[in-house]
Amino acid sequence: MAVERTLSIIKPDAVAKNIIGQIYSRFEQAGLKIIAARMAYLSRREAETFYAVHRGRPFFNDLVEFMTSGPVMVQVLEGENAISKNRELMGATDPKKAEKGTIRADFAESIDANAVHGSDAAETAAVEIACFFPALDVYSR
Ligand code: RTP
Ligand code: MG
Repeated sequence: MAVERTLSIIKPDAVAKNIIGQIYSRFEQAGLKIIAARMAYLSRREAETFYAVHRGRPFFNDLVEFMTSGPVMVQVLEGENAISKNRELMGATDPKKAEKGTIRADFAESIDANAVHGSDAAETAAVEIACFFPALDVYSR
């Protein structure tokens, strides 16, 4: 099994609910290490750049509005199969369709306010990590 890194964002709804610690516990219990972290308050331009792949989709404006509505907590997770493991912990994009026990099923309200982001592939993980963290600020242990 490959040790991977993935970018995770705790979105404004979950930060506002004061559940950063509960979400971190789920990462840790699944064997994912937090090897970089910082809080950020995204500008419109930063959110548009981060989600550029969705530009032109009908939900793009709502997504950018939401991601800039409050502070987010951004972290790099490292571990075996970190990318798919984090996606499993997150659950389906729409919390109504997410499996019980996943972060989105347990904490999210709607497809817009869905608590967390996670990279979906190795290539996007590398690009997304570089968006937020210079290499020297990532501390693999
Ligand atoms: P994320 O990128 O935030 O981890 O979420 P995801 O991979 O599960 O979903 P993705 O398809 O990448 O979509 C990014 C975010 O856009 C919003 N969305 N709304 N109304 C809609 O049909 C719709 N589809 C996507 C969600 O907030 C999703 O997290
Ligand atoms: Mg996505």
